[in-house]
Amino acid sequence: MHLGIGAFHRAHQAVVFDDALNAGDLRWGVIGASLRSPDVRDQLVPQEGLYTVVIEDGTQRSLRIVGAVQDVRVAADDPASLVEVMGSPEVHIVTLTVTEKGYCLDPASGSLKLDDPAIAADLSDLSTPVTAPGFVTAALRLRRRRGLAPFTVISCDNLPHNGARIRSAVLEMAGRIDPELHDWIAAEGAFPQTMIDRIVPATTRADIEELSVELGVVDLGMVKTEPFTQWIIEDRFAGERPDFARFRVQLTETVGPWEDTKLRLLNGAHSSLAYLGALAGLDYVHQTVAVPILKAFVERLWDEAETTLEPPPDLDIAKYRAELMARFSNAALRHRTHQIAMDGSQKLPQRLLATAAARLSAGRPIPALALAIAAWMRWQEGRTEVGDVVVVEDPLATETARRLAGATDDRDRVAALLDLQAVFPPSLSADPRFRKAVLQAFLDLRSLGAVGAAALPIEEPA
Ligand code: CS2
Repeated sequence: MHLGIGAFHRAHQAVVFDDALNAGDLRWGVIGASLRSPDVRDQLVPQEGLYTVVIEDGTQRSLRIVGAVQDVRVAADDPASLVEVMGSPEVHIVTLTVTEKGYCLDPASGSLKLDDPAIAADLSDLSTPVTAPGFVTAALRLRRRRGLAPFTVISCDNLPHNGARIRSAVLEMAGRIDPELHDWIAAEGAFPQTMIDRIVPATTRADIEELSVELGVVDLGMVKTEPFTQWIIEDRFAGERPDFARFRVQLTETVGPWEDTKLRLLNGAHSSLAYLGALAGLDYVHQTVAVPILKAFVERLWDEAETTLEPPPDLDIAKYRAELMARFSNAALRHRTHQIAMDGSQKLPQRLLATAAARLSAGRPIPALALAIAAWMRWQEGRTEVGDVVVVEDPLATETARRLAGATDDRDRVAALLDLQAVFPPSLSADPRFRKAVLQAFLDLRSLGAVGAAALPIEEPA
């Protein structure tokens, strides 16, 4: 069972289950669900769940048909029947890609937002859940009533400690509804942490048209991606699973070192390039790293981030960085800066703020990180440097706009955003070194623009 069947799931986890089927392990298949939107169901159900994965390496493309998806449902259409399916003995694993905000957690602290109306609705009536943690909790409750083992829950979102976060969200919810359910999930449930990696830009109409010329049929469910794919899962399952190791999935005791490395290097650079690039009027990631100053900026950001990591022992960081840069340069992917810029309030803490906090606690400066954070702040203003108006797509957009509107000058604007505790942990926003570096970067962005500010020489603190 997969919750949040967007392009990423179709190009990543579903491919692994398809590998299992191709290898003759016919026990597996995916029932996908979107929480609200009918789009993926309407694309895939008429195609009997079949879709093409287009793999682009920058010079060549290859196609693969994936047949693992058996059915797609829209959770909001009939929540109770989705819970019923999740409660069936045939479901062994529930994977999720519901994006950071789909967990209804406070981004800075990671705790369940009890004041969120959707969470409040689930807490008052779990028979028709609304949220992802609500569906998981309701389905586990049903399994317990039926005397079934829990399924294994695998959060495949770029959240820090994703397994621990979904576990604590579910336990918090269960504890408020039924303490015995809480204890059962705490004892029997499995929420292994995972690291997932594959760049999967949103499919565009042009992609579908191009493929239809090649295939002679229109595939509305297609996804496009890069050759690279990585999935590491902690080896803690509540029940059955495919022989993952046969299908290039790494099982490990602890994912932690991988997770920080990926979030701080790949995703940290992605978000930085998204804000700087989009402010400068660049539409795609490959265009941003084609600007020598921005490419050099990413290297500086990685120099800063690298000092905060305890990478996995078998990982060669220099090689990893070189591979990341090559992946970002893949022009065939046409990965939009605006897509990555979305939901920044939910992404900043794990991608850039934790890194900055670690640097500062080691007494090290943060010029590149501060510029990236300031670029997020500039983006909240809703206008690029070339004067284009942009819609800030973020659950906290109204709040950031309100704070910016109430400020009188740039110093005030930066202060107003730094005081947003949902994003900036108080210990970080209270640090004068952090405030100073972010303010300076914001002023540089204002006067020099994204590329100009990124070109400034690094000033070592006195
Ligand atoms: C991106 C990620 O949209 C974003 O925020 O940074 O989706 C990124 O492409 C993946 O994490 C790559 O594994």
